[in-house]
Amino acid sequence: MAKLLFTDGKVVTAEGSYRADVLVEDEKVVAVGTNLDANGAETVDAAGKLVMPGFIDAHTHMDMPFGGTVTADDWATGTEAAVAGGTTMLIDFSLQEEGGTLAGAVDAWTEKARGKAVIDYGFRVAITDLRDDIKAELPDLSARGVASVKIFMAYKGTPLYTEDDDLFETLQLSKEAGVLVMVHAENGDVIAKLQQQALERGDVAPKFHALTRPEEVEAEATNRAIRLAEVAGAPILVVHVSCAPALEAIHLAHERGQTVYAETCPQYFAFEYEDLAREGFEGAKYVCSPPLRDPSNRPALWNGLRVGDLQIFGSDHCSFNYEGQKEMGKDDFTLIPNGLPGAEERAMALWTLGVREGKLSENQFVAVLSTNQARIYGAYPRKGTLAPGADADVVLWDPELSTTATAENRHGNVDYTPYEGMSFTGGPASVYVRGSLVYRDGEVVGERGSGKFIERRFTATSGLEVRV
Ligand code: DUC
Ligand code: ZN
Ligand code: ZN
Repeated sequence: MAKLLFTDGKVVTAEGSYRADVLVEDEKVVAVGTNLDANGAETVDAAGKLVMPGFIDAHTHMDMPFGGTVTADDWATGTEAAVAGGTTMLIDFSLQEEGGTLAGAVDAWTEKARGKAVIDYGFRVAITDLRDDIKAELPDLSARGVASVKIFMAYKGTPLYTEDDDLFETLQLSKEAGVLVMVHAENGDVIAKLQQQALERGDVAPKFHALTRPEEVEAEATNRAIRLAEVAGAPILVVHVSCAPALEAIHLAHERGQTVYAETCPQYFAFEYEDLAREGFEGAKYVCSPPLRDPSNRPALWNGLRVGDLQIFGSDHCSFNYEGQKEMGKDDFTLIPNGLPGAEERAMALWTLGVREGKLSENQFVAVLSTNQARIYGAYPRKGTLAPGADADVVLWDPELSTTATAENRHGNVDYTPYEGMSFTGGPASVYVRGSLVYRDGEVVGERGSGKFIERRFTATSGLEVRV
């Protein structure tokens, strides 16, 4: 394995920024400092670049059956899109099949990733059927290095939908088993009722996706999940927080001193409700859940990231083609598969809209994209930092790199991009996974199958101190 010395860059971590070189050997960072002894290492000139720990995207859906179809990106194209955005590790969903086990879900996703992933990865299991044998199986999941599960409070009428009693018991059991519970917090019953009423009125266009999932429906479920976690005495992670009222429930929990982790996503900053109301069926390209909101929510979300009520920024990459997939809902918005691609754009959007606009520091950027993700999801300090002993996952970030997204220049496997025509300033010049070059100057050069499964361990103290 090559020995590399990254020279003359500015190292940017969650803690601070400083001029230093980074020495890498046998897949690991071995030293960070000045006047390091190169001792035969190949030099990588990082002048003008920010040297950051590889980004982690703990919220993706690759090769996943959902909404009557399967996501467009598999583990090859999905991880290639991710590394083109500076991401060196994913934590992806494995779905428990009806009648299936948690181990079965992990095995199935292990096969999907095999021979395809160009970056490292972990799994979380979406529990869809909390039978007695599944309750007993939870500790095995954690022993296998799968330190998180997901519960869906939405999608009533599908196997994903979970009632409060099962959510509550999952929280109780997970606490004992060393597993962190993530929730998709939207009130599934109310959404189903509003959808039925909309369809009865003949309101079938994509914009009704948002109008039947109002902010209050997310805020209510967020508060309910948090309160159930409080009763269970368990930590909880609320994913894809889209609006100020949901964030308020999280903020109040932090004021009470409760351990609540929370994620937001690029789509809630780059797009808005009006995109769903675009001419014709174009709005289908913007259907995701929770839905796109009024931009008046954004100041609260930026503030949440800045002060730490929102500790992580994930993509919720869940890509569907427009042709043949989004089109399934042409006459009924409830049949449009929910999800947007975003793994490639996640960091560039955050830098362009957040760091360049003075809303976040470069260190907060690294925290929400990498370090906090590693800590909360139990991969720290192997991942999420540039310190001796960490995996040599390195992004050379060019703060002035200028790109414009088009469907043609994306690295994923989707026939459109919701970011079409959007320009970004700041992006990865090159990306290394465990010391190997995987991406450079717009091109993925890593080998499919080179990504490794990373075992994670979650303990109540492995996560971050949340803001109080
Ligand atoms: N939301 C989406 O938009 N897609 C995947 C699942 C989810 O919760
Ligand atoms: Zn979700
Ligand atoms: Zn998701």
